[in-house]
Amino acid sequence: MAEIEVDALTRAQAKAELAHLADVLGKANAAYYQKDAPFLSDAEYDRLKRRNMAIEARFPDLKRADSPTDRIGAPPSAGFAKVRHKIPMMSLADVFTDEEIYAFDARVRKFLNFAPDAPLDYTAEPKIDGLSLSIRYEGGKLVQAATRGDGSVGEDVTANARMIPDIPQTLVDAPDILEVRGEVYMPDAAFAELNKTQAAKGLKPFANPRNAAAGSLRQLDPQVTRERPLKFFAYAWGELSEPLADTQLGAIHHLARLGFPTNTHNALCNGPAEMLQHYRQIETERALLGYDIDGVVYKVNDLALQKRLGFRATTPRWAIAHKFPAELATTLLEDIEIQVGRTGALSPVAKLKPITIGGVVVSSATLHNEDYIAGRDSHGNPIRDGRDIRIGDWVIVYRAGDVIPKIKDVLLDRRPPDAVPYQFPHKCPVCGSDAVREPGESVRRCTGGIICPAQQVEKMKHFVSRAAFDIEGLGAKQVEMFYKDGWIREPADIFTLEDRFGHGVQQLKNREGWGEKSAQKLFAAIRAARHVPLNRLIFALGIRHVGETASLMLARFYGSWQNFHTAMEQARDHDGPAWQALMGIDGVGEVMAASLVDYFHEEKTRAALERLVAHLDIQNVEAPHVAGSPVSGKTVVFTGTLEHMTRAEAKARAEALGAKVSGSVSGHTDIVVAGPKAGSKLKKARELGVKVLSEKEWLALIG
Ligand code: 9MJ
Repeated sequence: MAEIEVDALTRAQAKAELAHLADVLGKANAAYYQKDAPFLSDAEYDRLKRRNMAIEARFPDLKRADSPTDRIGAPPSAGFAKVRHKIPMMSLADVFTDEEIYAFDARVRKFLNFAPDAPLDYTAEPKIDGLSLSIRYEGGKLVQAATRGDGSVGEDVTANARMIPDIPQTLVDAPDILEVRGEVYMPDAAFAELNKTQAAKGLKPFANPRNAAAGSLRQLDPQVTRERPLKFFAYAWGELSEPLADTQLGAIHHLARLGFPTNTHNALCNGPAEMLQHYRQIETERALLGYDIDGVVYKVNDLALQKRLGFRATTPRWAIAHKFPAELATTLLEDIEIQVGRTGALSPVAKLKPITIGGVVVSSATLHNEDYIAGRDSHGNPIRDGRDIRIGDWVIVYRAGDVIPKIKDVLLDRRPPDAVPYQFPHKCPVCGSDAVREPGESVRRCTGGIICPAQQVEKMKHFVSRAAFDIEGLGAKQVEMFYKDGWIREPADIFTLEDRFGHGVQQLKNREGWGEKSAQKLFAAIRAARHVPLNRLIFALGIRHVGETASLMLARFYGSWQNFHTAMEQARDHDGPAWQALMGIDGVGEVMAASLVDYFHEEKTRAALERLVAHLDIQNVEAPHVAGSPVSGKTVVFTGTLEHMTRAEAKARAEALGAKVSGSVSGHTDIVVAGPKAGSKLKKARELGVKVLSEKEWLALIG
């Protein structure tokens, strides 16, 4: 039957076709990923997906909860489907001290241009130590539940969430579209009970209630989830068809009225002194709550102010997590091991007599660098009053949240008489090359570069890590094994593995731990990983000083691999526009810029990069497109004095509207917003013929 043009479809036809496409594309996904037996060509698959999107664009209200548009890939055979969060699930910045709370309040006030004594309410909410869940309701019915994942893409755990009695299946008088966000957790008593059952069955006990909750929710068989006593607290929201309230606390009350459990210890505080008072109060009640909390979350109560404050890359400006102090334990330092990282850094690791801290067994801790072991900071000033750390010492270890355990101090009165100061190696323990310290650097680095096996392996482990290529079935362990066997030496080799094995899978299959199915699955995952968003590729390269957030900023700025690559080559000239543009990107300083330029200049890395890129389909990244925004995708520079808002707010608002805000004027600049006292940037804009607006004209433009 001939296909009807999308423009000519009736509503009823569109609805029927969307249902059909969801079904066909769902099956095609399963066939490709799980059975490795595709029945659609790539081109036909893409065409159907585009048609689905076109129909959704014409009839947005007919978009289905199980729309193929929102599904990225399919469950990798025994796994969960991925779900893209329409509104990202944010994480919170963590702080530990009172001063940091005062600083948070000061930052918020500065951004909003509020006087230090102007009234400003915050909510204080116990920070539940579970795992975040986003639950979507349409027309009052639960249609989807997803974990946070990396904040943009989570896992579809709808069937499991339906098994949690705290989570309503239907809502009365709810907004038509409502995404409720909160924490799934396991009460302490239920956790103890579960571990008893685990032990009776001869199974491994869970380390703590959070792990038990995560393990219970992420069950492929929802019946297992049903048997686990999980609970839920609502404290946030994602997409909404109408607002819940004007304030954070009002919204939480609204969620409570709709039938969601909300925390009874949430409070309203005016300013940091009251916030800290509430924190102390919660701290004393902590042990009696019956569930684990790991701190207190403060949020600006007024939702209009939250909106003005907006977000940094991954965290909101209007909230912060005040964590409880780390837990301490004393144990024996049995050995010091030197690990060589992907950049050649020699990192000392304390091997400890295993000890439980906060329910987690700890057997190693970071020792940072050689100065730290010797009892000095990077400026040569004493730390721990100059006490050094020796093998055989008793040490105080602490753990804050999920971070790597650290050594707080050493107990000199328990030091064995024969303990000797630790000699930090001056040779790489892996390849034997000299390990040197550049002046002013605290880190000693192996000079072996590409010949050092440790650096090669670590680079590839980074390459496949979660925020990078994230290849299912190819983790750190497998990378090490494949490296040892000589199967992979550099990232490009990952993508030729299947061909080198002649599709036969035979070699891999015969390896311990690999069967036909797992091998096929790995190759399918590697094939799927060829389609990689630019930001993930940049991060995966492991360029020094270029982290996940910076990679995203770079990808959004340059858009395509071609642009990025060319710009990095051109940026060698520090007087040229490419270097100026790079330095103008938010969060890019001299050190990072120089590191990027060096990376793209080095002959061997360039060649390896070329070999890699030949296997990839690199997806362009756009600054988030904001529908109806006149400045979406435009590059804007603010200069001079702004009179209606702080510079920070002006920038945040422009970014929320999809604009790229740059610190310097170049040929790429679209608009310069110039206030009084504007100087050289305004002059340059005039020279280049860039559009110049006053602050008032800018505000009129963005409405
Ligand atoms: C917890 N874990 O209890 C948030 N959270 O808000 C509370 N987490 C949060 N709020 C925005 N109470 C992002 C995370």
